[in-house]
Amino acid sequence: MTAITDMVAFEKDGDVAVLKINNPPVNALSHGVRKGLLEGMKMAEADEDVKAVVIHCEGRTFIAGADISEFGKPMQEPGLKETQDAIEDSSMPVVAAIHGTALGGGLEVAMTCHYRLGVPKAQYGQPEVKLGLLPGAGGTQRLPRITGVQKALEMCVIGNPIGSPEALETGLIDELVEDGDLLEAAKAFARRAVSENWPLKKVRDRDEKLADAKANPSIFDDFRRKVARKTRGFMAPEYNIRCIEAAVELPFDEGLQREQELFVEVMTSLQSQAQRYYFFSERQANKVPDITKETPLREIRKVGVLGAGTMGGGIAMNFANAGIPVVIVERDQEAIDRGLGVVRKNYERTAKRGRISMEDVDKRMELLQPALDKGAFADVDMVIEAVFEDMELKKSIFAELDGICREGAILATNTSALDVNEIAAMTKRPEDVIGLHFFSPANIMRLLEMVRATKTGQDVVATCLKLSKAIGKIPVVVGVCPGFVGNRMLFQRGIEANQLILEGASPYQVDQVIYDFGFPMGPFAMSDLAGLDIGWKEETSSSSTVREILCESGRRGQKNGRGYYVYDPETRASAPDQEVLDIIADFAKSKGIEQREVSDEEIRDRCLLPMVNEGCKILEEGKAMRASDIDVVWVNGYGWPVYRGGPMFWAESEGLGNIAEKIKGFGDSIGGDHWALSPLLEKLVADGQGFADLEPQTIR
Ligand code: 3H9
Repeated sequence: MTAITDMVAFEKDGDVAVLKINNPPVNALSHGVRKGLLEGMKMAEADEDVKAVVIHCEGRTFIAGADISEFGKPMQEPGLKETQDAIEDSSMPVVAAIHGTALGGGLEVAMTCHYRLGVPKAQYGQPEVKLGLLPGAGGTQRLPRITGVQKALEMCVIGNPIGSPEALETGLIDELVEDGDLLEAAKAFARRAVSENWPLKKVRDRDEKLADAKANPSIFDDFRRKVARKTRGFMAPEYNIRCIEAAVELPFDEGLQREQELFVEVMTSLQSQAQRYYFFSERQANKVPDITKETPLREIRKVGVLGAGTMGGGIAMNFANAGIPVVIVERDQEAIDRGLGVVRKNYERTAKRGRISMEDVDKRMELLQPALDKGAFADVDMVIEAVFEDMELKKSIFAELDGICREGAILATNTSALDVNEIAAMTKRPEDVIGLHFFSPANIMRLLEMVRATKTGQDVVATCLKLSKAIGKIPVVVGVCPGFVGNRMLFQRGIEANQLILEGASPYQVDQVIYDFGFPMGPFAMSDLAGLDIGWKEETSSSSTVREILCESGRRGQKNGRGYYVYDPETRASAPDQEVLDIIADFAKSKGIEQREVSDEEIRDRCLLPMVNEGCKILEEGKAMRASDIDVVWVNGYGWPVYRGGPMFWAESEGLGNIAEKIKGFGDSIGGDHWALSPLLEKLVADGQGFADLEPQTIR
């Protein structure tokens, strides 16, 4: 075996050369891989004994794409195209041996090989769109030539991978090979290609799969319409479609040229920068400065959930999905039956959509053991309390759990805002207590705010981080403060949104501005969805806010068809309501507020800037480890558009100096604590620094 670079080796087995890639963790196409493959192809061509080449990867995966960390830096030669040309134009068969994931540039390299083999579990995809990009190494031109235009559109514009069975069916791979002997099978395949004189199949020369789309160009507009809702606001999906259109309309080389031009545009766009930043931010959130591989872990074999309501049921599903048994405790039989009934219905709906089998439904339900007494938690390794938000109730529950649970069990609360230190103080083991704030619906939403209280043990944090990966969540470690990161910042937006409607903006205008920014809905539509009467009591209601008055007049939100909006009973479509505008106008008058026209820009600034300011305060108080963690919370838990990176990324892209100036301006004209400029933000601006200059901090 000869090392060509530190990432690629050349190995000869008789008449077959193997180019072995070893660039952990995902064999990305870093400079050393591109150079190694190019040199390796030259070595194979120059060696008289070599009759075929196999490209194979060490470790857990085939090439998973271009090295994203190299983007935005000067490109080191050779580029990927030169390497691909050497493969495609080779005088001997080149075979890609695929395991793990062939993604992005990885699949594009494989498509320049003359043949491709994959193991049953391998996956193939062009996920560039999720990074705000498009396949920039011929993927948009070669993929439709293999799979046909419709499939290529789905793969490039949605970005989800396909598995080996579908890859075989569409011709993306030529043969399926059993796990374990991929390399040997690939060599044998290559020898067969040589001995039987198979043609050197070049995807670029194949046009037959484009014929349908050539005859029926409306396929592109049909597809645009189909994905319009999902892709609203994003730039890259449309660019991917245009490239595939070019594959159909132009000769191969011109199509490639078009792809290159459009790739440069998306690559340099702010959207792609935001999406790439977000990709790394999500992975970084897992890293906690004082937790290392050596931090001990606790074993979690069985979990307890207290409460079988919407939250408790959803939380329990996460564990059952991962094969972890759950003891679920409720006050009475009726509540537990109702809760488990909802869970079963959820699973059955998933089964109807074909995502799991009915057998899976039964298996998962069997993992949920109902009980009516907290004593059933005696042997669990972790309890998650999911009762309603009432401090006294939670405190008494934790005092009780302290007496029931075994030594070393983790005691978690699903509070979304309360003081976890105060709850932990009710036990004799505050080191075992942590907040695990799941978002609703808890079986679907991926964000998990992990609230590290002052005394929470490092091993408890480490165990919960590992566990969250097992149940498919994206954990963000945050500190104890009212509302933690997400709700604390949401609250600031709420103050201004409510003030704006008194000053003359309608709830519909505010919602539209927030929707146009890229959120799935604005604050008033969100209130209607959640229910206007959450936390509202008729007995104590005193017409002191618009929301109270709406509740008093029987408007409860979507659930009774009337809230800030009115809802069509059939279609659930929402429409503005003059009655609501009158209520607001009367209320404003009673407060002596003169209504005026409010610009969209003012609405945007007044809703979003206090969030950024609060994010900075959260950082300076040490309640988040890094600014990017705040962005992960907002993108994943609250629908902040990922193409704007998150509130902190967005603030930097607008210029922290500008943001600080505007906050000061509103502070002078409006006043209030939430407009008091964060000293951290002020200092960053004065020092000409950004959030990336701040060291990650340990939350205490
Ligand atoms: C592209 O190919 C453009 C071309 O069309 C055109 C070129 C001209 N680069 O996700 P994990 C790191 S665009 C650099 O936790 P998993 C990641 O940051 C690319 N680093 O593992 C993490 O680092 P750390 C198209 C990368 O097993 C570590 O690897 N390809 C890259 O859960 C482990 O990652 C994609 O979009 C990369 N490309 O999932 C695929 N990928 O340990 C992106 C990963 O320091 N990658 N890292 O935190 C993925 O989807 C997942 O990583 C994968 C593995 C499914 C491969």
